[in-house]
Amino acid sequence: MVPTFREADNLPVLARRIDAALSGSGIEWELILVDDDSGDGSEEAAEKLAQHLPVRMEVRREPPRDLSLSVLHGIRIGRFDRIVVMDADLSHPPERIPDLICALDGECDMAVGSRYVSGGRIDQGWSLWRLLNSYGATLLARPLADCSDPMSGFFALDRRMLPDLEQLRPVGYKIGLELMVRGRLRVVEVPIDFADRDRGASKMNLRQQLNYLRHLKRLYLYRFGGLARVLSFGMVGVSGFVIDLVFYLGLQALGLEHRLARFVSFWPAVSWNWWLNRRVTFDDRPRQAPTRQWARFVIASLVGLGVNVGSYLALTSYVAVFARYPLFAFFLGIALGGGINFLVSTLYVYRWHSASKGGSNRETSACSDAVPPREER
Ligand SMILES: Nc1nc2c(ncn2[C@@H]2O[C@H](COP(=O)(O)OP(=O)(O)O)[C@@H](O)[C@H]2O)c(=O)[nH]1
Ligand SMILES: [Mg+2]
Repeated sequence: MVPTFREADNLPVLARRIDAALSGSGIEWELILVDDDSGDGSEEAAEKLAQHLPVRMEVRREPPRDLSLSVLHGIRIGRFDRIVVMDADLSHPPERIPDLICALDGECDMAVGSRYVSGGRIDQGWSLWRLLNSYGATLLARPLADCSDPMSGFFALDRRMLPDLEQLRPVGYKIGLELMVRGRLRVVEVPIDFADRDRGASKMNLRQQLNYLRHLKRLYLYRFGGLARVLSFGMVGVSGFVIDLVFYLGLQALGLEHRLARFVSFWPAVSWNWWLNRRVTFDDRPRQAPTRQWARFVIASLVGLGVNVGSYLALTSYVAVFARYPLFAFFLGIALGGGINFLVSTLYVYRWHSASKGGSNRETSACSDAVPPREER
């Protein structure tokens, strides 16, 4: 099945290549396209194809437009139990479909078309930024699943091995990862050559990337419980440190005196941390007025900083071992300061509304997978 949005130009080539790959393989197949009401001639193209190929298009006319929900819909309505999911833009070679299906005969629940397993490849033309982005995003998902390309959108599975689809909570693009993690599916990888799309435009954007982080956080919560929130907070802290450093050095390069640069660089870093924690680490908490929450986060950060530096000074002044090895005090200070910042953030900055009587907010939140309100998606 293929989720589609504005892929009219790709559909004929896709269907033809799938047909060529499967005819003569002995595999009985149908191509299900779940389209989010593209209005670009996709429906007409599918109708034309359906005249001589087993092609069926389902159009979702109700919002929200959503790739993952489209895939789940396609899985539900398929005629066969074995289902291959792939993109319409020919990034995923249809010629590998038989290998994916064949792999399902082994000891696995899901066969993933993988770019990063040995033998797999990506298009030569990727910029360094895109490579780093892709590797970074993949690395973040690695602890969740035993798969070198957990973000792949090209996979085969047997519907009978899946968990209850109603229980799934994908936010964004990575439905394969969602199925892998929540279904606890055993994965095998099939190497693929990943090609860049020729026609049409990618629907990946900053919002989707943010959704990916939120999705990851949910899956981490699911797998690792409360530790996941600490980890997310820590990762946001690290990214804030990078911003701090970039501004600190950048401003000096622009001629600012180093103490002033130090003072100024704190603000973009703390603001970034506040925003990312709001959108990812604590995205299941009720939204509060940004300015007030930002100010509270600044306070939490300053308290954390105070504890960090204060404990460093105290330890190196009064404890012999730290006086001897100040680097230990440096790290301990960071851990203590970060811990305090996390506590204050959890209990004060991103707290549940105190007005919620009887903890009704808490009920949804106790389930770490609570679906956020619509406007947050
Ligand atoms: N039904 C549906 N399909 C989508 C949506 N967004 C993207 N797609 C399809 O999902 C596949 C992957 O999307 P693409 O834009 O190529 O993402 P990229 O490969 O990450 O750049 C393509 O077949 C798209 O047409 C959506 O909102 N709804
Ligand atoms: Mg694509």
